[in-house]
Amino acid sequence: MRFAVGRCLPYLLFLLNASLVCAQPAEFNYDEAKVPSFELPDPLVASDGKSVSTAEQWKQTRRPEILALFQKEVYGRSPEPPANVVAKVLETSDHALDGKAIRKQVRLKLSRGERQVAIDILIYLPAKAQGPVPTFLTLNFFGNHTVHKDPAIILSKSWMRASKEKGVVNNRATEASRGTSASRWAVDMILQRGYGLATIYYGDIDPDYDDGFENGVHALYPKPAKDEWGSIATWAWGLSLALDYFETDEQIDHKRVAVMGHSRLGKTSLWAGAQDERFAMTISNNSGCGGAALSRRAFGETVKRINTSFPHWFCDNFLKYNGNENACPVDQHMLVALIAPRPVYIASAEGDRWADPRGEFLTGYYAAPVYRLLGTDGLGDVKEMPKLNEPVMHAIGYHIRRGKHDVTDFDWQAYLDFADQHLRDSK
Ligand code: GTR
Repeated sequence: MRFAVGRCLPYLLFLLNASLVCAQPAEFNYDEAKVPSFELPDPLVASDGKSVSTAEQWKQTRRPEILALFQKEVYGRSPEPPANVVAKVLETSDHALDGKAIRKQVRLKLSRGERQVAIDILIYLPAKAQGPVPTFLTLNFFGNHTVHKDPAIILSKSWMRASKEKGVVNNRATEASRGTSASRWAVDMILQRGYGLATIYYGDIDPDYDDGFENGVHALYPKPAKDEWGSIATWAWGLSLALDYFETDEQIDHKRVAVMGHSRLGKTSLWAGAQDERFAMTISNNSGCGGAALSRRAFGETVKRINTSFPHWFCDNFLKYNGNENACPVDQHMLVALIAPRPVYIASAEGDRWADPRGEFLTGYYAAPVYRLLGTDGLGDVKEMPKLNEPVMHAIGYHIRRGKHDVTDFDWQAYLDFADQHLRDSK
């Protein structure tokens, strides 16, 4: 199958709008007319050239083949977790957030020999929950204590990026950090709608700098080979570890966990959802290059740029595709296809041209045939990018909202509606 997606211009208006909203690095392409023509690998043609026409062939042959390609060429293979992970409940309250929530803070302790790593999970559940609660699991950028002003949240002691705005001094959080990311978290709305929220500081799993893989959980393992886990794969591995813990916690419905992430952590949620079929739903918020955007479009951020700016995010094999995206045996629509038939939601923002909104939409569009093969409605009858602020929700959901690269209440509203549609029914 050949996809002639390179030279379409029907989104000129949308692009004009976008250009008014946000300035992005100038030397990259934001012109739809300059997107190179390309051929996408067909998720429904196996590497031996045979077409995949049944759900069984997909599950037995093509899915494992694509998964292995992403492991080898893009994110890197991750090891098994250590056998001796210990979960310790550090703190709980049945009257948190003025009686609206149950709060739990759980520490996962990992060790190998003398080396130890602690990963803290902050969990809020609706106070009135009857039975196990469907829960959103997400990583955060600056510590669990930034998610809400709640003074009982344990202040992170882990290394983090310096940020005056976030109250991070000498790469450590201070009291001034509390609640500084609250606008991204809609905690009240999530609880009111009957869902839980669980979050982990991503730097507990792997600090986000090129440290030669000496810190975080990498310290427990030998240095990664060329086809082994970069930081995105490591963060995703940590999300699966949290899910292992949920399986032991009767208050959380581990069969109804939606893994959600923003930006680099949206790339991470997609990889977590693709690999770990226990995640019932996957949400990518503004994930862009190496996430929901098609690499071959080279619109906004490119493979070369991401590998240069963030050499630790992907496995070293991914460097082969710098400026050479067409040589890669996969593109990101196949990542979304790995999540099928489980619901996936992709969200873009108008002003976030760096993340290539149209490329994000197209991954859903070109993953849809796999969703349909597996008996879902894919992207329904959606053939073109929806209008601004008009979410579409099928097995695949998508929206592009007004505004910039961020997580907003509008996004959360859509994720909650999507969860109501898919997770409520599947109980
Ligand atoms: C940018 C990067 C993007 C995106 C973003 C983020 O600098 O180019 O790929 O992931 O960071 O995570 O905030």
